[in-house]
Amino acid sequence: MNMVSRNTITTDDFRAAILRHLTYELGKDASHAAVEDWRMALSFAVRDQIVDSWFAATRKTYDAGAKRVYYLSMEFLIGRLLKDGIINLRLLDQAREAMQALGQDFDTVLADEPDAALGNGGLGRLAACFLESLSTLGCPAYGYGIRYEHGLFRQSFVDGRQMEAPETWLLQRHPWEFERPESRYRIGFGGEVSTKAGKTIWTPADSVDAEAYDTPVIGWQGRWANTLRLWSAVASDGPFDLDSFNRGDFAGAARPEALARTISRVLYPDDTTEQGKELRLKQEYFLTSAALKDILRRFDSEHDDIGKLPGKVAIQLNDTHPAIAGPELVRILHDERGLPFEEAMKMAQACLSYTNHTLLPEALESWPEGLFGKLLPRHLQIVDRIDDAHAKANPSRTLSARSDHQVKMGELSFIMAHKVNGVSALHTELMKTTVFSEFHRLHPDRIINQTNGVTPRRWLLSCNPRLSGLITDTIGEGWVDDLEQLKGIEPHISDAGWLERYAAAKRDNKADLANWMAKTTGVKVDPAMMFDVQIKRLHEYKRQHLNILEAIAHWQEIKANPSADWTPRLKIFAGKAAPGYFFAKDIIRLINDVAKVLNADTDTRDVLQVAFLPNYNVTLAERLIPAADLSEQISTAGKEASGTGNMKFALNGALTVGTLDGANVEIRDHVGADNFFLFGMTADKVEERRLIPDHAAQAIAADPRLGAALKAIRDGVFSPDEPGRYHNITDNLTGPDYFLVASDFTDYYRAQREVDAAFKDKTHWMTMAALNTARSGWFSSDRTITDYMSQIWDAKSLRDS
Ligand code: GPW
Repeated sequence: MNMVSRNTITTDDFRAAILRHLTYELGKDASHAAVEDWRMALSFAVRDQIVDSWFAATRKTYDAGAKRVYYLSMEFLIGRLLKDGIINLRLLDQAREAMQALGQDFDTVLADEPDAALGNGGLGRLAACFLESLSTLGCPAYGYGIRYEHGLFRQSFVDGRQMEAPETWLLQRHPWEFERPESRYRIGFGGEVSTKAGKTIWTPADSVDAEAYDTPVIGWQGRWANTLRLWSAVASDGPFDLDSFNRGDFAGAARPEALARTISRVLYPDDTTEQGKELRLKQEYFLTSAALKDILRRFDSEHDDIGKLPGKVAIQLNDTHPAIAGPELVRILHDERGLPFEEAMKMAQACLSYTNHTLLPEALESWPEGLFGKLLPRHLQIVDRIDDAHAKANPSRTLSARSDHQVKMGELSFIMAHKVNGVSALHTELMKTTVFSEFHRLHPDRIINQTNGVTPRRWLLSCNPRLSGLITDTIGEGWVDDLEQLKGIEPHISDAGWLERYAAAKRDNKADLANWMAKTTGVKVDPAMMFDVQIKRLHEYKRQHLNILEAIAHWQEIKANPSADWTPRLKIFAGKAAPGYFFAKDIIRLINDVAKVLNADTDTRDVLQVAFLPNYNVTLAERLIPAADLSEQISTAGKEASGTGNMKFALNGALTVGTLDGANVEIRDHVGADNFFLFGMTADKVEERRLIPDHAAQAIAADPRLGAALKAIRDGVFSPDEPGRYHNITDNLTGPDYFLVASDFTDYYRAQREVDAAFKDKTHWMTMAALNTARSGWFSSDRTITDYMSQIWDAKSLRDS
């Protein structure tokens, strides 16, 4: 139908490859194979196609002696990989046809793949988009992370409450990875530091080994592939203790292995809050030390002059989680390789750069020096020397990575990086005036902005075939790796026939979602309603409670006048709360309780419904975003560093209702103020407002709708069996209300009514939606990565060489 180009492999050859894998790799007869077997066979057949370009890319990099980028991250939220590979290799037609010829339903096979949920939210998903763009752009790069046995927990609801169950993505074989038993490094912890003949020697007390697993990351059209290398922890002294075993102590024999494996057992489920747990610091050092050892081994295999390191190695720290890379690299260069301390420090700085993803004080990592020094005694000494060296070079200031008997990872990262970047224009400016203001005065060229982006392959081409088909029919497929070409659809928007096709894609996506919701959750919804979507981690600063308060107030208004001409709306929520974040879990329960009441109300349910979908993950996002009419980006201004979901929605033609926060500011600049529903206080106003001691009470007194909505919650309208259930929430919102829900409510309510009015004029709405698509090209992660390459890494593309 459209002009999407194809891979040259024939369907017959591809079908034969699938069958070969099924038979000889999996040992299954086609007549006895289960969906899982077919998925594995298909995955292996796709993987075959990736491996050739993977090798070619590695060879090119070696031959050119090129600089490599190393992206160190505790999270890579990659989601499913099968369709991603099929799309980037342009094998969609062949794969579908081959599976059909084999008597299998292609979509069922795709849906069998578990999500690799090796991340919490935006930070981890950004890392995944960046890897894909690095491959698409042909920049030699490695992602380094941890191969968590259990990714982010599975969420379900019991009586509206969040339940957590372990996530088990590795129960089945993971067909995308290659185990690399030969790439194994010893990682030490604890122990003593001594000096011998002027040399400092760290003798760790314990160790675990890091074993590598490689997953190829294929770029668009299979022209380049990089590696995601994930580390798994195993016991240094072999899988079991033979002495204990021989004594008959079988549990004791298995203990060292079990202990070692805890390090890569589970992803910490906290998003933008630090827990300061010893195991977390162990994980951070485990990842970082293994990565640096691997980087230096690769460097040594090609070069014999360590002075060349900064010219060959760029290391990006994804937030402070791998910040121990600073002292670890200095330790290797100074203690192990004999460079003078200052020189080692300078060289490390030239290699390292640091991305800050938040200004929230509760997210800024710091470690008690006791804990830090017990686990990493030599690194604590090095941090102190780094601090001294920095103070000596900058005598007029007293900036330090060490205070209050803590090691401050943000300050440490700033000192050890040659570039420090924020993730949106607003966030970067706030970094300069708040957390890093003094550092910024001292090093005015260090902080730069790199506004986040998202990969258009996954977040448009793959997840929204109807819209991407229309775009390709209209302007060809060049947009897929040059997203600014979307501007080319703008002249067509005024063509009624074209706009109807755009509207039809959205309509059909919504119908698909409605069918899926009916099938999986039993919730029946009318796809003609406005689909209003807020999907992201639960956090007070993201203000899901503002959204549900507005729903309550609107419900009360409808009830008072049920026959008026209301705009039918379905509010969809999804997102997980950290298991220990009780306030956020209360918000989930409140939303579920409100949904129960509203969805049962025959006076109002034709025009207002609420659904909280369980277990939000990448796959659910791919389903929801193409079907959204309205994107909720309603954080308290100054709190959301960037957001990336906001970009995915705009690209897929959802209009944003949002504050001037994070990248919302830039989205509005790009799509045009007329095509964006703005509300709320600016970051400056937020700070001013907080100085008013009774700001919440004042806001409530000024808006009877808000007072009534809060009263309904407090009176137990949504929890009749337990009226006091949400007093925590109402007490907060009528009292301290740090995130200014009450103060922004009135303007939010106004903006939502503006949204209602706009949705009634279908042509105008779809015009605005299409303009959002046309003007979102700048938010491609290809643009972001191109800028990192030139402004931070000094790295070059080798794709076309
Ligand atoms: F706290 N972000 C996240 F800054 O998803 F480390 N998890 C985190 O732990 C942190 C940040 C951290 C998010 C930001 O909240 C979001 O605004 C941003 O778009 C995303 O990182 C990617 O930069």
